[in-house]
Amino acid sequence: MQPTAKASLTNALLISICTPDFKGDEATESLAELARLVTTLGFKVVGTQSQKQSSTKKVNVLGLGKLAEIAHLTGNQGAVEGVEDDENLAGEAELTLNPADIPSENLPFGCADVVVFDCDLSPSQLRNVENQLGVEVFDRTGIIIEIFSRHARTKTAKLQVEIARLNYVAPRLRETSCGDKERQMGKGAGETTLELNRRAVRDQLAELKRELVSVQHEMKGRRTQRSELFCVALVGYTNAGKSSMMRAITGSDVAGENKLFATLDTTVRALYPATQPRILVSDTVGFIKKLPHDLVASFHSTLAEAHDASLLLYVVDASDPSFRSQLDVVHEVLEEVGVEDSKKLLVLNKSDQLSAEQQQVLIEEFPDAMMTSARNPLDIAKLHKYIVGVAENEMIEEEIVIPYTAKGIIGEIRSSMSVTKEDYDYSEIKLTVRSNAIDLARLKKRMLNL
Ligand SMILES: Nc1nc2c(ncn2[C@@H]2O[C@H](COP(=O)(O)OP(=O)(O)OP(=O)(O)O)[C@@H](O)[C@H]2O)c(=O)[nH]1
Ligand SMILES: [Mg+2]
Repeated sequence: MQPTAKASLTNALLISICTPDFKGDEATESLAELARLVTTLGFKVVGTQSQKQSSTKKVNVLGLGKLAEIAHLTGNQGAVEGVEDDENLAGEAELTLNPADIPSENLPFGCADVVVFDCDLSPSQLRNVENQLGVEVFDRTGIIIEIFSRHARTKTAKLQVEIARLNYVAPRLRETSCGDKERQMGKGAGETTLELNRRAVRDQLAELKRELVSVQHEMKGRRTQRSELFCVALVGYTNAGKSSMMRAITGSDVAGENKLFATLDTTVRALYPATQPRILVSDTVGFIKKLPHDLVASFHSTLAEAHDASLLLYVVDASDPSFRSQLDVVHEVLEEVGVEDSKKLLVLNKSDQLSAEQQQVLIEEFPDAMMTSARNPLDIAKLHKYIVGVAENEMIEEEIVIPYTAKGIIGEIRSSMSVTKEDYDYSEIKLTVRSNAIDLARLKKRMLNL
């Protein structure tokens, strides 16, 4: 599944397995999200199908009847064979129609080039279903990893995603004999995964991890240099509008796109209009439900920015009816990667998509939140003011006495601190400055040595 022109023509059929733990609105919303993920990869969704099962662990995942129905849609006539799991024989499997489902009889024979399951499949399940359907089969994790592979830009993100991808592919390498599959699950540098034997994968993983440690070391150095500044991190679900907000409050050109996981790298910019001292804002990777565990782990370092932030802005797409459960996911993942809850603000974004009544309901439900639209300059100014206010609260004010002989230092103070009062005497200048404790301590130490 390389990003070729052909990929844009791939027709995908999506399958949802409803289990006692995963059904109703949750399953419907998840399927809609899978459709967006698959579309982000350049596939066209031709239909969705759902089936009730007691679990997703069955050998063929679906009942044989349903498999045969789907095999018709993939053009694999009469290929389905095998024995039903006992539970299916007992009639437990049942076709359900989600609101989004198109009944399979309304879909033409052979309309699907790939089949995507909205759950995780074991390597052997993947192989079984692939054999029965005669087309490529993906699970949710495979799709997410593929998107991450395509969107990673910086060296760190590429390394992290490649490690997660190899971890995902390695067990599938052992169990499958289908060469195309590995080729499609992504690329190594100039070589397909198929060409790698298990040892080679292990070696490659070890090498990538070594490289990652060294890159992370460099990043840590850069973060330490910034550690005296007040840092704000934008965190949230994918497509909530973090990058758009970042662009608006920093006046920068950080890309925001209407696709899932547009941002995989952390970007740091200064708040604009600029403050003294500067306030830094970082944009981070977005989250999604059922984010593969490996990917969560791999984003530890990317999220280190959030870890070091003095203020976390939890951006949600308030126009998405499922934003509450999306917010839960964000809390869970941040907890998992150990981001402590520093001061935080819930930003109910995309308010331009809500009616005045809907906004009012949300304000009552979340009285401490800020309602914004990244497209409304007034909202951006309000958020800017809020951030500056929080940063200023963290600052302390001190009077610094500077002899005329050390006048040069005044320029430095003005460029890095906020000067609130100035008194000129015969022999000295008294400046009242506001800044963070570390910068002030450093300045006073320098003054002693003058
Ligand atoms: N109507 C409306 N659309 C918005 C708003 N903010 C962002 N968007 C759109 O929402 C889509 C996603 O925005 P991004 O800023 O890329 O979202 P993100 O949170 O950075 O997404 P990831 O990088 O995937 O995690 C884009 O099409 C934006 O134009 C808003 O306030 N109102
Ligand atoms: Mg983004």
